[in-house]
Amino acid sequence: MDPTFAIVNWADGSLDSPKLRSSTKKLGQLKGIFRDEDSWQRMDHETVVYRVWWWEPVTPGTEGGLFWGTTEILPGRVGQEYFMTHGHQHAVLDRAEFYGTVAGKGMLILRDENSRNRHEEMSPGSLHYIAGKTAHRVVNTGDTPLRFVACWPSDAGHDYATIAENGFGMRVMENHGKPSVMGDGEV
Ligand code: PAN
Ligand code: ZN
Repeated sequence: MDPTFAIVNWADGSLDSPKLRSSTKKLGQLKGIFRDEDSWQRMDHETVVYRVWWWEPVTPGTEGGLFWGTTEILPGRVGQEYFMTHGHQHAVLDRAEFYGTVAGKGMLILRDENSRNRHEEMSPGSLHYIAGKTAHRVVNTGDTPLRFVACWPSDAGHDYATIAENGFGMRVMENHGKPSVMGDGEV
């Protein structure tokens, strides 16, 4: 039987489990995500933007189960736009999720099924309920790594294509040294 516990270091969100899975996203894998394509092109595509470690206590697709993960987004920018996750909605659209911030400073960008945007500031201790049918992306607006934990249903899956096509309708850019949330087309 799979192990039914893992160890979380609550100070930094790091996870220790015999069945830990992980993935690393480098700049080169995030083509088309950032607005300033020229700056993206000029940067080192081997630069790590974020990492995810997660624990699947049940097989993916199992109805009624849960997964747990930690994401670390490194500080950085492409042009004026801060490093961020790809962003997705769940393949089983109505599946919800919790995000909890452990370290750093960021912004959670949300887009619901009616294309309405919302954003929530992330700082250590902030807990975010991401309702079903809501696309979600996290932006690191600070100058240190942003770390957050997440818990999501084991049958949720990830749909990256829909949001890649439609966009989030909202971006977080540095403006006079401060994060500023703006509409997709806004300069
Ligand atoms: C998170 C995300 C993680 C990375 O675990 O998968 O933060 O973001 P992307 O999946 O958008 O690259 C989650 O929301 N799981 O459902
Ligand atoms: Zn998710």
